[in-house]
Amino acid sequence: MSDSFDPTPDDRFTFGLWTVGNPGADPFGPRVRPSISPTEIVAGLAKVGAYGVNLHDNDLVPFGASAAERDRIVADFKQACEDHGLAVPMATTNLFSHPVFRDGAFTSSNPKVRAYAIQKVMRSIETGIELGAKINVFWGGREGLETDAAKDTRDAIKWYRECLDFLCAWTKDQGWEQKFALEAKPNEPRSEIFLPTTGHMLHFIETLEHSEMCGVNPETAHENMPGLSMVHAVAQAMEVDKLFHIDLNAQKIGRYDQDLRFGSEDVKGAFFLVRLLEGTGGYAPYTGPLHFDSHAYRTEDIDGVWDFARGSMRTYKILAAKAKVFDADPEVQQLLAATHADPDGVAGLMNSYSGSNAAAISDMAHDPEAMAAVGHRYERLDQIAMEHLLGVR
Ligand code: DIG
Ligand code: MN
Ligand code: MN
Repeated sequence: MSDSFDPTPDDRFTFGLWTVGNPGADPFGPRVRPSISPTEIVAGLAKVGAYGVNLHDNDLVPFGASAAERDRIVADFKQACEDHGLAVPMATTNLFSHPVFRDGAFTSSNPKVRAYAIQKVMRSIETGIELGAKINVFWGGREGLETDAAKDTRDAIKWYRECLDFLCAWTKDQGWEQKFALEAKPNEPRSEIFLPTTGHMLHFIETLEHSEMCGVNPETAHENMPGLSMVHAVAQAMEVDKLFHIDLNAQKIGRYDQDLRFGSEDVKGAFFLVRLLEGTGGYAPYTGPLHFDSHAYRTEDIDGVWDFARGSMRTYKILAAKAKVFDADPEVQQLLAATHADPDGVAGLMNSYSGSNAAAISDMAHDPEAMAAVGHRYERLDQIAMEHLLGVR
């Protein structure tokens, strides 16, 4: 049965090869599903209505493949994407699986490992360019440590910066337009991960030589793992035009990185995130790819994997429709107008400094008790949001 929540390529939904291709292994048990090839994944994603497919270098080209094998594999994949009308918006490099990166890649204490990591990213960016990717994600999965005896964090941050500055300069030197999207995750798989949240990344980006080509790729699970709000991480990134990509999924608080189907846990958090991305509350919407960095439960067979993919996209579209209705709700508009009211034009005094504005603020008469007595009606506002979500309004 089809309905208005069926995804189309216009929705910009993407999945990584490693998401629907996840065979279900976990630290306590082997794979439960047969592998599906990159070209089969492309056909399957096109069939469920996705816009694009993303990849780590080694999701497509096996580690250590010859140049000739690499060229054949990439050409076949590119052809499959063209045949099925799938875009490749984002590429990324696996700097976390091979044991050479066990002390990190960009932050390894061994400069030869750091140089090898740069080289591996160069090859991965070349593959991304060949496939049409405009965004390159950097997830520093192994950039961390188990003991602070290993290295001074300042050295690690310096090496991280050197590697990214070098790769930004190299990419520009090739004449390529690329957006580097830095992805944070705390405390996994290393005991401590450098730059563990989107907030840390946003500051770090400002210290880079080519900060203009660097932004963030926040992931729901990674912000939620330490109990932080994905909505606020994304809003802060959007506020400075640094939301270059996004990894959508779901997470139960206090667990390992679960990468669950989008919206399947914190529904209210997913609702306010989609509202932010869709811009129904008044700000400009996010226009980049909507990537689901997640995978099906280990309980699932291949049919369940495609249920997972369809559910991810449908939930996003259902929440987008609810966000639109919420922000068009007259009572919501009235409550927000009332709590943001500025009858005396005070806000204008603070958004630009002048001597007269300073005098006006300095001399302004206030009645703190009267101001303190006013409630904000957020209970009513949140109840309305809940009733929209619960389908009774
Ligand atoms: C994990 O959340 C990371 C890796 O899967 C990948 O490097 C990145 C791309 O979305 N997310
Ligand atoms: Mn994750
Ligand atoms: Mn991710």
